[in-house]
Amino acid sequence: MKEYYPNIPKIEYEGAKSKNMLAFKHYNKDEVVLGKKMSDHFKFSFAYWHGMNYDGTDMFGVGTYDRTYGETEARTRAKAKADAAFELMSKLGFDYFCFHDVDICEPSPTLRELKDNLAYMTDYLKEHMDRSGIKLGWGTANMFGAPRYKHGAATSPYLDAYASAACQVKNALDATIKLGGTGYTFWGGREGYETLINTDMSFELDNLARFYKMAVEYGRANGFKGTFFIEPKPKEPTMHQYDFDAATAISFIQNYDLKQDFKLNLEGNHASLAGHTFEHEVRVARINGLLGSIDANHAETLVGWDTDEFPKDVRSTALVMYEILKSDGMPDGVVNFDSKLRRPSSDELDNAIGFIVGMDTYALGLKLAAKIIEDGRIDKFIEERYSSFQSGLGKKVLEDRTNFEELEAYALELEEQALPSGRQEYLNGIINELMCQGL
Ligand code: XLS
Ligand code: NI
Ligand code: NI
Repeated sequence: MKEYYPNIPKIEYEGAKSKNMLAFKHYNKDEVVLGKKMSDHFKFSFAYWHGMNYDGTDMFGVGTYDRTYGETEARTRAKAKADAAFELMSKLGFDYFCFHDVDICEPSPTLRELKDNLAYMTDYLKEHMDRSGIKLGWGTANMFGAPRYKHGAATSPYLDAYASAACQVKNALDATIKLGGTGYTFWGGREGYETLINTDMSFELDNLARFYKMAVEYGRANGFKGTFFIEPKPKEPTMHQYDFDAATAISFIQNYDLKQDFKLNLEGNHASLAGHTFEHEVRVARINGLLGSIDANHAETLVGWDTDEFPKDVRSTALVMYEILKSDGMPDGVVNFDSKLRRPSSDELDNAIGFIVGMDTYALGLKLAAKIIEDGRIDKFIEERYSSFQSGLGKKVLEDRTNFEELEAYALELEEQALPSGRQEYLNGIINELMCQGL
């Protein structure tokens, strides 16, 4: 078989001292952290759209890297792209990937063409999966690119768009089921509105819930045993997206009684766009039992859009990994690198380097999170901070055995005194200390 990345070797772990650009310095699959191998902590996933399709195009200029895979004929190019994808994933040691229907196919202007092309390419990918052992994390349908979705897909005011979206999800679910995906993601890029003066918000939300219910009904009837994920994002491309952030998506899931089948897929960059940290979003999902999967990327916060950088910030990744370690894991989820190269990072080697640095960042984040937990000072501080609820009247609050009259009587007897310090600077220092031990 043709080799697409002749200058990228199989990427191996060489340890922290290595200066080899094409080696892992921290991600060591077999290393045990908190009793589990790194490869069991992370199900690293390759995002097909950024890894194979994104060519560096931005609002101001054309692509800067070649994504033609040496082919001109559309179907042949889609197959060459798949061949290249599996070569790159194998070299990087990925066990999972994720894709949109349109990512893997040749351009398909009509729904009928898309259905046929998707079925063909699904079979083609399956051969690669069987041969390589690489598995599908989640599948999804792109319901934001085509003009038919300009007013929304499952929230469109127009039945034709709604039915088209249903058609795409049905076929993407078929592909996901055939490829054994453990998740199916809904990211609602066009599910929202531009202005209220032409929008019936309540109609659109009800219709979106009906759509999700039909997807569940179809998936379950056809053998999909995985989890459906909603991926929140506040804006971009739509001005006001309905799945603004984790809390908003959770309230939707609860209002429409979707908790049985749905969890969240949280993305770092989307958290920043919503004015949150990534760890905030993961915490909100975790405490609600709805942490499903993550899209690992990083926001360039000095610009206000979804820059999808490869993760590089160890401290913030550690705080996310802390949440994941404290949750029951993400059994149907993956750590999906929904990350793309910067436009000037345009040569063959960058295809590997972005992922290497992203995976190493998660490995460092995991190690730092494990240290924070093992060290225990932060957890202990938090526990003590709430200790006034562990005895006396505080305990009665937790046991629902008090009322406003009793709390008032208690409060009126209080002598005003300063409450303890929150010690934020001290706690930040602990993280720095753990992060930089040995420097
Ligand atoms: C876009 C989203 C998208 C989803 C999948 O901002 O992150 O890539 O992950 O549709
Ligand atoms: Ni994403
Ligand atoms: Ni995104």
